[in-house]
Amino acid sequence: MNKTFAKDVLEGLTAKEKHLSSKYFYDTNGSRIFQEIMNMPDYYLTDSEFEILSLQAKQIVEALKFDKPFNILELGAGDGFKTFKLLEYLVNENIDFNYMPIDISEEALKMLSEKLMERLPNLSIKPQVGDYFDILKDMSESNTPNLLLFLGSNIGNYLKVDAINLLRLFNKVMNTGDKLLIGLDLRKSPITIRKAYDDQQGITKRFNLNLLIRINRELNADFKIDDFDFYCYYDPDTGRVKSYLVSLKKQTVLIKELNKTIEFEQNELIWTELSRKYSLSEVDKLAMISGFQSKHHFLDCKHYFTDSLWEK
Ligand code: AVJ
Repeated sequence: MNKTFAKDVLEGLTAKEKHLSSKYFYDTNGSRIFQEIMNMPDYYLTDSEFEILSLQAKQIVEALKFDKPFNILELGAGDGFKTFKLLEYLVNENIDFNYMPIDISEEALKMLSEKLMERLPNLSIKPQVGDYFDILKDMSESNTPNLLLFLGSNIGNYLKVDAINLLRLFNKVMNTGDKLLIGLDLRKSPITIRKAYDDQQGITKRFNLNLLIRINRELNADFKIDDFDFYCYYDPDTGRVKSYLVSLKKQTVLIKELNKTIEFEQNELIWTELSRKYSLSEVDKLAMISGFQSKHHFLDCKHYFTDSLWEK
């Protein structure tokens, strides 16, 4: 059993306003459902970022201004599908670099490496299994320039203070002149944003409910999945999508591994996710407050998404 997971579930479900962290969405099943989300036409984030990395690889690489071989470290590489276009460009241009995808899932990294070795046989790839920071600490000890990739608007899942703390930690392990290419989802029509999260096929609902299935399996709980529903909304005033599970009736759930029963009122919520949207000036502020200089925003043609290049 995973101790932090147990502790976080206990803390979240006994809080006055119940919550569970979206970082726990990504077990094997959840990662699969997330693939389905990325394939939904209404989930524009993936297509937008793919377009940026496909059409602007040259401009991104030129903006790095690295004059010797460098490392590309990708945090939470996952299936690396979007990054492929950037890597392909670099390999075709015979640019000298190492690609180091970092992920906590050994399985995901293995699949990614195999796929990349097949499609880009000349790529130098060094997968790193483990926690971001243990691996990042090593990087500051070499004098090879580094490009950190933190794509997919993953930063949007963090509360403001947590996002700043995480970015400051990145900043701390980076050397002067190192770059961070960070993907952020931009503010846009609230209707477009709502459609990306509140999908009619119920894929995002399954993604959220999977968290309860995970608790049932890993903590020996008895959540009845059918007695919960999914709700989310976008608030254009704050730029936040908030997602919830909703208890459809008054019910009691036993979590054996925690020796704990949890009471739910009818319509009681469990907050599961924050997906923050930014304006470009908010992106620049975030860069500055975390110790970076914001160098360039690479946008898709619809201006839905930015891969922003920051320099330490
Ligand atoms: C992977 C964190 C960027 O917040 O848009 C997709 C996850 N949640 N649909 C996001 C997600 C619901 C996603 N990120």
